[in-house]
Amino acid sequence: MAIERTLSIIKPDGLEKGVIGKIISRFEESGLKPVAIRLQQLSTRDAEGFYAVHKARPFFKDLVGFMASGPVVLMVLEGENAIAKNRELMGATDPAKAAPGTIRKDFATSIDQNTVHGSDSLDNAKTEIAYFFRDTEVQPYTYRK
Ligand code: IDP
Ligand code: MG
Repeated sequence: MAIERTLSIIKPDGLEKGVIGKIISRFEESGLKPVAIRLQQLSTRDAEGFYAVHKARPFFKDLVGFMASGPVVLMVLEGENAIAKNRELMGATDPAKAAPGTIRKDFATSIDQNTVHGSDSLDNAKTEIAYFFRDTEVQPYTYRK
């Protein structure tokens, strides 16, 4: 298995619910190390740019509005198989369909307010990490001997 990096976002509902610590604990307990973390209020433009692939979808405007409705936590997670592992910990997009014990099952209220984002491929992880973080803001401490 490969050591990968993925972009994780705790969305505004996660901050409102006060579960930043609980979510980060799940990542750490599963071997995913935060190697960059920042709390940020996204502008509408930030959110539109980030979700540009969904521009044509009917929920795009609501999604952008929600992502800019309050601060988010932006993180780079590093570890073995980080992209798939993070998606597994997150659970299905719709919390009603998410497996028991997943972040979305336990914390999310609806498909619109589903608490976390995670990159879905190696290419997208690279693009999404670069969208929010400079190389110098990512600290690769995981595999230091
Ligand atoms: P993902 O976050 O699980 O990767 P995507 O399909 O990439 O899901 O969609 C991005 C985000 O857009 C979702 O997390 C969710 O907040 C929102 N979204 C996706 N599908 C719908 C929908 O059918 N209705 C409302 N919001 C949606
Ligand atoms: Mg996605």
